[in-house]
Amino acid sequence: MKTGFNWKRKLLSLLLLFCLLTGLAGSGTMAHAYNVPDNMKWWADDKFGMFIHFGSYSYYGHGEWAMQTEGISKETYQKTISAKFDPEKFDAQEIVSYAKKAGMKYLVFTAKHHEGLAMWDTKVASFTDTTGQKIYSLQQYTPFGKTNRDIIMELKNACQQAGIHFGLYYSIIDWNHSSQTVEGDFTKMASWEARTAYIADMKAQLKELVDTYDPEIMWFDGDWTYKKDNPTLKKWWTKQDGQDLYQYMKSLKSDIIVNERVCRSFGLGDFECPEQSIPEKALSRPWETCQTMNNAWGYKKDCEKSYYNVRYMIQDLVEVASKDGNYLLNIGPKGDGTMTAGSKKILKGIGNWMNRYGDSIYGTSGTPFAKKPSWGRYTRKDNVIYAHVMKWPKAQKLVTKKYAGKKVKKVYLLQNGKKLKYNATGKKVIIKMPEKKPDKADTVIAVQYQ
Ligand code: JFZ
Repeated sequence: MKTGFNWKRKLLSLLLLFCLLTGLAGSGTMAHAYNVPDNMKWWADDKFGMFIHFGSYSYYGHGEWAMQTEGISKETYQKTISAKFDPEKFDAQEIVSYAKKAGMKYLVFTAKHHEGLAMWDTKVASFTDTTGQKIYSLQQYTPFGKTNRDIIMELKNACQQAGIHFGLYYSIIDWNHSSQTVEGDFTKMASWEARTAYIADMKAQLKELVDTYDPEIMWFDGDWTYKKDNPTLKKWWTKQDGQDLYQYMKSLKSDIIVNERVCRSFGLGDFECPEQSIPEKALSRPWETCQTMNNAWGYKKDCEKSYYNVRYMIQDLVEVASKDGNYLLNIGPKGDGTMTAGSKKILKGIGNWMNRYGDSIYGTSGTPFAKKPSWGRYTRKDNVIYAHVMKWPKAQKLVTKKYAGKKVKKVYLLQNGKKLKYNATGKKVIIKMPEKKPDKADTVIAVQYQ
């Protein structure tokens, strides 16, 4: 009898504990549309970062793929492009101040793109020019070397001062390394020995990067020269290599965040990166869309006249946030290191908007509703639903969906806290809007629930 009673009590307390734990876990994991590991919490809340494509291709001004698209030989590329690259006006402070003003909270810089030029003073001996005599790096190969500057360190320090997280991009394929030759979109390995040695040297470079710059994100790319297993000299990278690389990065720095492109399509890495596209709805794990402002990553003269407008970029960012994704927006500085006028204008424009409406982006999760509203998008943070109004409603009447089972506390314009009248029915909250729309890209109305 006694034991029976005890059991009941035990069961009850277990049940209580269970509710408490799931309740707590619920509030932690419910915040985002997917589970966010501890080391990624800052990243998932920050939402918005700056991508920088900068290398000797920036000097040529035909985009970072020029060597491949224009069929330029290694020797010609090195002598006529890389050897002329002299970014003496590169100003980390200015770039980071633009990132900051735009409301960006992290930054990813191309340490080595497909062209293979190391943007730091690498000591790994096999990364040389075609003569084998000179290390192929910004410091050892280009006229900029004379300045003894380390622009990655300059950027890292500027980021640190500004409270911006710092990450690096690294390409797995390398068009100028002696182990490889360009073949279409791939690189072909010279031999199996070359492959083994290159992978070891790549890891040595990555160790240099982690040891020197302590990046919080390692953003891989150029991984598509892969086969699931049984590599060939043309498809020389495998899923296993991707898994090894991921483990290797974690062994260098346990809380580093690594993207899926250690070897894409196998669900590896810590987050997905649909490129220049936005998925239909939130993915089942953290994700980030990287985007250009003008269809160019590395500086491309021809694209300087075709920047999107600020409104488009803001709406793109909001679209991503409404699906609980991150947005990594690219700039491609010119060969001399200066930022383009088009990118400055967009960053300023986004900054003006983020100043007023940043609360509807940072730390938010996507929309809780299955259907997109006709007038814009939703984001959510705790008990607040943010209505992003992109199409101004007729008759000053905005119809929003009511958060199931909750009571509205107040409705206000996010930019100034001005309360708006509303009428909450069973399924809808109908809001009386101001006569004039405050923002043509996206005016944010906060609907706060109890
Ligand atoms: C890669 C690079 O080749 C490019 O130069 C740039 O750095 C960009 C950020 O990444 O390009 C890709 C990568 C993936 C896809 C398309 C282009 N993709 O998955 O569709």
